[in-house]
Amino acid sequence: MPKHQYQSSMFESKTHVLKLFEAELEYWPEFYPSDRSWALYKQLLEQTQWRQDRLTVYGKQHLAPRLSCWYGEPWMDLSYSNQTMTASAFSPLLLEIKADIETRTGDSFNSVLVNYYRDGQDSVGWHSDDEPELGRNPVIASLSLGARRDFHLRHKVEKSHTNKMALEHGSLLMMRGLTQPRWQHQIPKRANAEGRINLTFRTMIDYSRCK
Ligand SMILES: O=C(O)CCC(=O)C(=O)O
Ligand SMILES: [Mn+2]
Repeated sequence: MPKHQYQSSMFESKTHVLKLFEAELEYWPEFYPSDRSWALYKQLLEQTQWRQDRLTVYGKQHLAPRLSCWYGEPWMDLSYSNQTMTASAFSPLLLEIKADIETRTGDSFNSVLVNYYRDGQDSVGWHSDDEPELGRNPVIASLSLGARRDFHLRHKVEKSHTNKMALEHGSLLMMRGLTQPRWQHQIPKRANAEGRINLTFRTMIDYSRCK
């Protein structure tokens, strides 16, 4: 079976391919059913050792407008915005979610960034997940639990190319191909929103082993 042909026999959820210039996006509105998604949300909220990172933007330090935790293997430091996060070990629950995503997408992952948006004032600004450790065309699986939030995309060069969509409770957004090298994304602040947890599964490359 080709790598990107989903193994859907065990699951009913349908996927939508988003046709965007120089991007490969696939959206599964109900990757997990609602009750399972709420159970995962509650367990992750309780089990995660949340931390609020300090970001440096235009030379000024401030606290990230969200809580996070980074999971992977010990060598996988995640560096962004002048700071480094050391990886925690995967919990059994995260391994279970990772296995569900791997089975149904045919991709494999070795790390996950878990973000908690406490309310509508929490957000993530424009960025691409294009660190060298993620390789040339990173494949990222983004699972959303809790409040529905808007997700914006904009092309880095062709400014007329933009896209707005909502990421719903229990949904999975697959980002592949040129999506990271050519596009940026953000979760903007909103006046009213309940809590939301997002997990982005990634594959980090250990360049020290490639000598
Ligand atoms: O919360 C989201 O949907 C996106 C999070 C994100 O872009 C990231 O953690 O890199
Ligand atoms: Mn991102």
